[in-house]
Amino acid sequence: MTGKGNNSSSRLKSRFRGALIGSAVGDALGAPVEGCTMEEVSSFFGGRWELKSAHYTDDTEMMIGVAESLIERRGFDAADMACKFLRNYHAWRHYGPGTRAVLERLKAGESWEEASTKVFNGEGSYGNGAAMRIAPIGLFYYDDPDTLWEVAYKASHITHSHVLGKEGAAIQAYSVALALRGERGGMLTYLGARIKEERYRDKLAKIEQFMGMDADPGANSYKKALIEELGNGEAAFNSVPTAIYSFLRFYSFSDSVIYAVSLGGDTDTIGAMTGAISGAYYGEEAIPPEWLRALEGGMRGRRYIEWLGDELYRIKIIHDSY
Ligand code: F2R
Ligand code: MG
Ligand code: MG
Repeated sequence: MTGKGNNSSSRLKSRFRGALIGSAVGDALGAPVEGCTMEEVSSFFGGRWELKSAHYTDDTEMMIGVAESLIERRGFDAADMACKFLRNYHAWRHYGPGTRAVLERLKAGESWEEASTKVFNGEGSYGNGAAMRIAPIGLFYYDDPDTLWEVAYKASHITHSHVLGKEGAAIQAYSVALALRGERGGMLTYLGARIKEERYRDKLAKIEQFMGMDADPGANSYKKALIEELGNGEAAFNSVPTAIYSFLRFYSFSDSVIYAVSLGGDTDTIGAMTGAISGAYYGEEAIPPEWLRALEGGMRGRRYIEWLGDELYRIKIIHDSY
C-alpha cells in the first residue's frame, strides 16, 4: 500500500473515487422513480437504463458532507459533521421527514447529541438516511473495523438515534470497506461476525438463501419474493440488505445498480448504496462513461465528488504511509 503511482495504489485510488461517484450515479439513476413499483420502473426506463435526471438527491448531498468533514477534520468530528449537513442542506433534494426535522432542530440551536433523539416520539429514526451517506466512513476506516463500526454509529446518531438506523449504517460502511479490500466471497461471513441486531441477522440469512437459489434473479416472481423478504423501503433494515444482495448477485457495476433500481421502492437510496459498494469493489473505470458524463456537474457535481474521493485517498493512504 505504499509508494506513489504503482498499479496497486492507482487501483486503490480508483476504488476510493468509485465508491463516492458510484453512490452518486446510483442515486441519480434511481431518483426519477423513487417510490415507484417494479412495473412502473420498468416502463419508465423501457430497457434503456439512462440517467434521465442528472441530479443527485439528499443521499449524495449528505455523503458529500460526511466526506468534507472527514477531510477537513482529518477524522471524525460529530459537531463539525452536523454543521456540514446544515450548511449543505437544500430542501429540493428531497430529504426524509425525520432528517428534515432533526436539521431544523440543529438550526434552532439544539445540540447534535440531543436533536435526533426527539423525532418519532422520542424513538429516533431507523430510516436509511444514515446508511445512504456513510460510504466515506467505510473508506476512511477500511483497515480498522472496530473503529469503523464505532464511528458509523456515532456519525449516524447526528440524525438517526434508533439502533436499527445505526446498525444499518455500520453494516453499509463495513460492506464498502470489505469491497474496497477486494472481499466478495467472504463478505457475508465478515458481516455476520459483527452484526448484533436480530433484525439484520435474519436478513443476512435471507441473503444467503437467495444467493443459494438456482433461479433467474431477473424473473418477476423472484424479484417479488426478494422484495417481500429483503425489502425495498425507506427503513434501513429494508434497504441495506437489498443493496448488499444486489452487489453480490451480479458481476459488474452496472448490472448490480440496474438490478437495485429495477426493484422499485426506495430506488435512489438502494441504487446509491449498491453503487457505493460496487464502486469500491470495481473502481471508477467500471462505471459506464455515459452515466458519468450525464451526472450533475457544477461546483458540487461530478468533478467535486471525484476530488473528495482523491482527498480521502490522499489523507488515508498517501499521508499514512509517510
Ligand atoms: N425523502 C425521500 N423521498 C421522498 C419520499 C416522499 C415521502 N414518501 C413523502 O411523501 O413525504 N427520500 C429520502 O429519504 C430517505 C431517507 O430518509 P431518512 O433520512 O432516514 O428520513 P426519516 O424520515 O428519518 O426515515 C425515513 C422513513 O422511515 C420511517 N421511520 C423511520 N424511523 C421510524 C420510527 N422510529 N417509527 C416509525 N417510522 C419510522 C418513516 O416512514 C420515515 O419517514 C431516502 O429514501 C432518501 O432518498
Ligand atoms: Mg434521496
Ligand atoms: Mg431514497
